[in-house]
Amino acid sequence: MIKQFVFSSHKLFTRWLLLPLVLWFGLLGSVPALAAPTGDLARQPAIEVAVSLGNTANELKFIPNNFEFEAGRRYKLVLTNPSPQKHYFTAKDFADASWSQKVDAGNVEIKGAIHELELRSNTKAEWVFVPVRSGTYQLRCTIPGHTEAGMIGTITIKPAAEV
Ligand SMILES: [Cu+2]
Repeated sequence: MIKQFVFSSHKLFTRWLLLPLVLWFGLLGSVPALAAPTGDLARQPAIEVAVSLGNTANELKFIPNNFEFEAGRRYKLVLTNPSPQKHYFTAKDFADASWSQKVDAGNVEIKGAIHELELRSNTKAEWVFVPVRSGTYQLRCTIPGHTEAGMIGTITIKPAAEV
C-alpha cells in the first residue's frame, strides 16, 4: 500500500513536476542543472570578484561577506588569505548549485566539483564557475571557532536576467 503510493507519487513527480521544470530551463535557455555549459559559455570572459579570507589584523571574517551572482554567467572568484593563519571558504550548497570549471592555485589547475577551498596564510586561489540554480546560500570557515567568531557570509544566485 505504502510502497504503491510512493511509487505512484514518484511517477507523478517525474511526469508533472520534473518535465515542466526541464522545459522551463530549456525555454529560458539557462544552463541545464550542473551539466557543463556549452562551449560559448565556457569561453565567455569571466567576471572577476575578489574575496579576502581574514586580514592582516587577523580578524575572523570574509571581506566582503555578501556575494551576488547571476545564473548563467561566468565568474572568477579570486581568493586571498593575507592573515597569519589558514582559513576555509566553505559553501557546499552554493557549490552544488554551480558548475565549477576550474580552480587555479599556484602552478596547479584543478578541474571538477569543488565544495571547499583551504587557503594557508599568504596564499591565493582562483575559482572559475558558472552559477546555475538561484537561491541564497551560506558561506563559512570551518576552522573550529571561526564560524562562531563571525567568519560567515551569504552567496546569492539571482535568476538569469531576461534578454
Ligand atoms: Cu577561518
